[in-house]
Amino acid sequence: MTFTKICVLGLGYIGLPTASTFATNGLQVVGVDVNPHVLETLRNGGIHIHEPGLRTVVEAALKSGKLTVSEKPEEADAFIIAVPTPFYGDKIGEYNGQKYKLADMRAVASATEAILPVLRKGNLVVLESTSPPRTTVDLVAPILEKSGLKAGVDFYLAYSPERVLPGQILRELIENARVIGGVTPASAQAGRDRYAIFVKGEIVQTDATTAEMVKLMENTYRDVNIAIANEFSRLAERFGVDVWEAIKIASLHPRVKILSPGPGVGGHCISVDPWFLVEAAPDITPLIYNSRKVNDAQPHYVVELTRRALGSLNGKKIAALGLAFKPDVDDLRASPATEVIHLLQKEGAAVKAFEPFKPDADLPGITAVPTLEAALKEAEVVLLLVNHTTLRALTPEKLASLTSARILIDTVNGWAGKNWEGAGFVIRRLGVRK
Ligand code: SAJ
Repeated sequence: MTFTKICVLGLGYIGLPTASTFATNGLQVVGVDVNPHVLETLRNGGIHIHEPGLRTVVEAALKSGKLTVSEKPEEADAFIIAVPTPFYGDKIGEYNGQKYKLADMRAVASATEAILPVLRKGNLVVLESTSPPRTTVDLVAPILEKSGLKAGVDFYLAYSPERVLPGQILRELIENARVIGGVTPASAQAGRDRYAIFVKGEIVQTDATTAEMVKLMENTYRDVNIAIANEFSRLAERFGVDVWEAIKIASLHPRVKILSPGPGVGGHCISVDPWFLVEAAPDITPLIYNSRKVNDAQPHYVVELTRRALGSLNGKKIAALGLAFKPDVDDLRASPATEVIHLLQKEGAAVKAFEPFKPDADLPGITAVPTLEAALKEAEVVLLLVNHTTLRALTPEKLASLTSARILIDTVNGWAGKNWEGAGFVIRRLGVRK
């Protein structure tokens, strides 16, 4: 099968790199987005998202004329749907008193509807958006079949999840193994032929619902494993054990690899995807549900740890180091660090935050300062919230010269193994009872 032209619906963190990569590999690509601001920015040579290396690829794709942008799909050989699947802000599900979030699939539904008028026999449609199990067969196929064409018979339909790590999207898009699930084996094969244009990793073919489950299982596996690490940290504190030491020793076992406790699980994937499984089957997912609860409670746990170190939080001047959702990235979206700060402020603390990867961070309700010095200057206590390399590298001497605060709270084990006491500090670490 040959492909010469594709339409990519949704020009966000996944759609734009995918569209540009197809274009720079010689295909004619129409990038579609419903947001006029996104289209205008791209038409003016700009770019609306931050991802290393993306600007260069987008510029090359647009300049070559291989990538054009539009508000609606055109006739093409293949269509890729890469739109967001957020939660409803105003609706929640409930099962036996357990409340859970509900996936808002309206963007997937309307992107699929938009393909309808231009869908032709022999086309390939691929859903990439992370979705609850059976979305491809139960939501996407019925919409497309309103055309009178049958999925898997008259056109190919597949699900292929994106598993790239933000910050490394362009490299991982090409190098990662990729799974393609078809509503029929021929649909999976058609998807494979299309992605093989640029994917260098292994391409595994399966059915559509398996591919959906694979994506959700990967991120849920990680969430559940982080939850147990967080629970271990609470147990360690209760029993006077250093959880970090215990994790290190337990992980020497050939079949044990324990993840790291911390202030919580953030970002747009690991803290979101498990809910899709809970929503789809609340009666058989108590472990997944409770893991989400454990991880979501972790910022509260950090506040408790801070309270134990300081007594009352009211009026306390706190320097919060790190705002990103994980180490060594500049992405502040859905970050546990910001939640910790909001909770501390609710208790009356005066918090100044510093994010080395985004010194100009501007977050509602948070006082972010542009330098480490400014955060530390008047602080009474220093709270390490993200294990950034630059923050971990701070020495007791350096910190002692920048602040008169002598209480440190380390929520990520970034400052272990240094002689803080020798420099006059009292240090409290998450997962370690003092
Ligand atoms: N975290 C911990 N302890 C750990 C590991 C992570 O508390 O031991 C926290 C991080 O600090 C962060 C959150 O979990 O707040 C998520 O970070 P992450 O590095 O685990 O994952 P993401 O969200 O950056 O990317 C994940 C990846 N999935 C897996 O590793 C299974 C990535 O491959 C996916 O493409 C991405 O989700 C996605 O788009 O689904």
